[in-house]
Amino acid sequence: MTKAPLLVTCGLPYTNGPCHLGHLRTYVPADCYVRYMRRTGEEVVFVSGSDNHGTPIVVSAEEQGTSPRALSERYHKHFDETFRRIGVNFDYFGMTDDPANHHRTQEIMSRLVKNGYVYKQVVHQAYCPKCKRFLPDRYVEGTCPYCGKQARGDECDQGCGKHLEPGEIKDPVCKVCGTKAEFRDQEHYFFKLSAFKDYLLPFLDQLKGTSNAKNYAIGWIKDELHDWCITRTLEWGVKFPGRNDLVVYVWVDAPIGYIAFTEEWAAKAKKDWKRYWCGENRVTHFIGGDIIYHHCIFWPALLKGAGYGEPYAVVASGMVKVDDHKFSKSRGYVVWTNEDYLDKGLPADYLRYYLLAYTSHTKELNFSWKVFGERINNEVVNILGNFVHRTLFFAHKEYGGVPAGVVDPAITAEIGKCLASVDKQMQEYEFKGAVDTILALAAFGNTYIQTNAPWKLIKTDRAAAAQVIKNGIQIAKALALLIEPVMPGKAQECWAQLGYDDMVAAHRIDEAMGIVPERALKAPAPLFSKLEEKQIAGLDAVLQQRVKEANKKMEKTPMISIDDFSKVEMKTGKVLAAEAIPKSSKLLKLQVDVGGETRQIVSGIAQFYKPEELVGKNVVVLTNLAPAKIFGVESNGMILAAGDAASLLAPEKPVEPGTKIR
Ligand code: B3M
Ligand code: ZN
Repeated sequence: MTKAPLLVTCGLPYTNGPCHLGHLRTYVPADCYVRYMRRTGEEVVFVSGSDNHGTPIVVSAEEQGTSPRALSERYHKHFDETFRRIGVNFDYFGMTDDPANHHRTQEIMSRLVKNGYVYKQVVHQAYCPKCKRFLPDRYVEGTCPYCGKQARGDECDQGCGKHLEPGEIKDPVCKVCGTKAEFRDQEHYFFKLSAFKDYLLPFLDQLKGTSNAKNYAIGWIKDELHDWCITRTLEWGVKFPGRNDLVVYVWVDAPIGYIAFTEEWAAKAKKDWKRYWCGENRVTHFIGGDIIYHHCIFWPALLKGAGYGEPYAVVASGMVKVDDHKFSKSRGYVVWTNEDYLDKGLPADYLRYYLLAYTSHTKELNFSWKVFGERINNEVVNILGNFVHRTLFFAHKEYGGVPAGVVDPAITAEIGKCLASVDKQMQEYEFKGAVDTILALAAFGNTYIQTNAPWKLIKTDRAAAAQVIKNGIQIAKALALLIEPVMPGKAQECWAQLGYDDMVAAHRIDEAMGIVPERALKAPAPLFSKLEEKQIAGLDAVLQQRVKEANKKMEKTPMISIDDFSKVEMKTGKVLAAEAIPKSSKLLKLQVDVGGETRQIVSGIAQFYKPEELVGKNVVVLTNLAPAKIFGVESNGMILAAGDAASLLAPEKPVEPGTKIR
């Protein structure tokens, strides 16, 4: 019986921020798995894409004064390039805003409607009376109805982690303007998730992948399954069929993206996408551990309801911590893939090794630069690198390359044992175990060379020493073939040092049993170099500084009393004259009427206002600020402005210059 085709996907990154270690924790193992499976002779298709819809992206775009589409294109390109740099090679990397996904989402929605799994219901939606709009998901913040902690509209992110349905959040406040939101009735569409309980239990029971995904999902299912509100009042997204005023919830069109990207790939590769999604398949989803519910409960139900095949496996990675702290961009506990790592010239392969070898795929990964340095130096450099280099160095020096002869059966047996063990672990998504097994073969090689000491042996028995080296070279070949899914770049270098002039990735893993023929080799260069302590300290310093700055930002401004405030004197003023200050690109010298008195004030607004446009403007002036010399110019007060673009404050209704601000 031929096996169903294998399709591997990765959870889609949102296009509102750059790639970080948390992403890589899922992407690198997925890529490793795909590379390995291909090299056992399997045909594998590997797709992913960027997640462009949903309120986080609309909110980010609004904050940055751009459109959600432009923001998405920017970050889409960023992720696409970053994945290539780290060696994660998708067959297709699409966008959920691609026409293919709009089409597939609407098609699936229409089927769900037709099959009776979607119904209309009125919900109390948060509405901002000031912005005059409904506030979906992250447009609203408030209190979690389950645990009482601060939460955002769709998820209790600071507390119990529960998914929140529209209308559930308590004390809602508009995220955009801070106004207390009210609830208004609005008609929405719901997906009958509750109807799938009987389907989901046996489905989960046979679901492949990691046990964390399956077990969490089985636990949740034993509780009640709530129907999901699957429409939102937004402009940006995939329109609900027949409703121009509603888009589908981002968690509907995002996983459907997996199908759309397969279609886009298939159109180019001239293949049939239906083979992967309809009927028996091996769709394998690699995801972060925080989106198990979506992939093991919601998504299979959606597919089933629409008459598609169900996923074959869900592989969920454990959480990432940084320096023993919860991964958090706002608190500074984050490692950026480009800025903190690749842009510094560090090898992609080192980070890949670390991510795969640190701990089991489902366990928590606690990143620290110190441990990173230690693991690379102690394992990659000292064990793997050392073995390959000493073997090839000796072979080249004494024999000019690979000596003639056959490999000892004991060595072949050891390699065979290693291949079998790596295979079992890769098939079970035990990447750490597989990497450890490969490193154990290198350690075995080191011990073998050390105990047989060919440098001594050669003095008395040149043929016996050649046999030792022949055996060592066979182990090196196995290592190059085996380590490719983990460190593709370094594996290729090792392959070339062994005298092969093609790509190691084009060879099956089991070719490790085939002998390396007698041939001349070039003098080998060491494959790896140690990370210096100073370098590691420098990388760590960047992280510590980021945490410090984040802490400073989070420190709340202290409360002051009305007495403190009364010490501040502010008055309205009118700008009489303004001129540039020579040699300063930022400063302007202003003459300001503050009521019967003209003040000279130096203000850092030259990048935002031309002197001539300021003359005649009404402003607000801090009048009891101690005089100071700025750029050698006397300044007597301060003009108030808001934000990074220094928008000047002015009274809303006309008042005389010199009017006190109270
Ligand atoms: N865009 C990111 C996340 O929640 C989200 C994944 C979608 S996968 C279909 O991790
Ligand atoms: Zn508002």
